[in-house]
Amino acid sequence: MVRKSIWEARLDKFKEAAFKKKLKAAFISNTKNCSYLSGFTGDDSFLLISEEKNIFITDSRYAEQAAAQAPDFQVREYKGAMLDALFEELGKNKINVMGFEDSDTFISTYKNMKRKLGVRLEPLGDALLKQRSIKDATELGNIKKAVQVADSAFEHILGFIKPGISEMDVAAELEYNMKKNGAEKCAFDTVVASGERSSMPHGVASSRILKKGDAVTLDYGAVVSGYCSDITRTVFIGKPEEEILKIYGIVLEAQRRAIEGAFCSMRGSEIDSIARDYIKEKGYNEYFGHGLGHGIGLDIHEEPRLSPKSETIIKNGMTVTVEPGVYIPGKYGVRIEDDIVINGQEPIILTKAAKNPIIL
Ligand SMILES: [Mn+2]
Repeated sequence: MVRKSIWEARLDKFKEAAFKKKLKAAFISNTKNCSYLSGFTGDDSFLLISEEKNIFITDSRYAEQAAAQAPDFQVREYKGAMLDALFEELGKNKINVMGFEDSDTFISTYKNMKRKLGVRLEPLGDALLKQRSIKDATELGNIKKAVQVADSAFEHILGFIKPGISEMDVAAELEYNMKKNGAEKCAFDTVVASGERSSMPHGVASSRILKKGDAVTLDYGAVVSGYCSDITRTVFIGKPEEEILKIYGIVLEAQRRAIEGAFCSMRGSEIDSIARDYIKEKGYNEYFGHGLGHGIGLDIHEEPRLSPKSETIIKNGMTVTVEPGVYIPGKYGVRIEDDIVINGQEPIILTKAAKNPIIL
């Protein structure tokens, strides 16, 4: 028996979801979705998927790479305009209705497509986002590696943080360490928020100099084989004030409860409220303004969301962050973030970096 490649399996699943409403073809323009369905790791390329044929549309920069990385596709190299090539392929393959990625198409592009292609365009909606929210074994393996790189960078940075260096020094060292250990790039701009800046949940590293008594929030991630990790730890330089240690304990306990209670079949909002209710009980609700977590994968923020508004039913194989935080404006903040995989009633915690309050 010939085993299906992961790409074939993903394509079959996609076609099943997208083609069920009598659609015969779909045009994929989102770079991450192209990569997810074909295996191609470059950009500026497009997929035309039909019941009979999978066509990979790209230009001379990527034609050779596409042929090697996306063997389930027939590569169509275009010169001139991409939409002209797409128009030709639609005619050749007698396609007159085509799904397109409505959530990823500029209005100007849509207008051009309508004018040039002469086919009926049907929005694909969120079928692919939903599919991507549940990770297959290959994806889980990649995410685990990305988490390991971030974990070991945390261990390394503990020996590097000291009074007198800047937040940017810390960010540069974290990023260098991750790249030396297998990260293709950083998952997003590294957050190093120290002292009073730690009350800014997404305070990207600045020139602020670290000093004794600072809380330092580090939020960063690695990309390995296209997949992101996302971790946050708050550490202290010298003995911190009493109140922030108390807040640290509250955030940690809120996170522990949410992780231990993140079960399959719950709504995203129910998992969010485990942490939120606890923080509220402790009197800090107004200082926890963001959602509890988000899916990670090819994108750093993807489906599902764990937030007060999330109606999404959480399923096995979803890989999400759990990151409660409490931020007192102008004073300090604490956030602790782990990456977990939903697995029945026993969520798997991927991040291993220490979470006991660390005083450097
Ligand atoms: Mn995050």
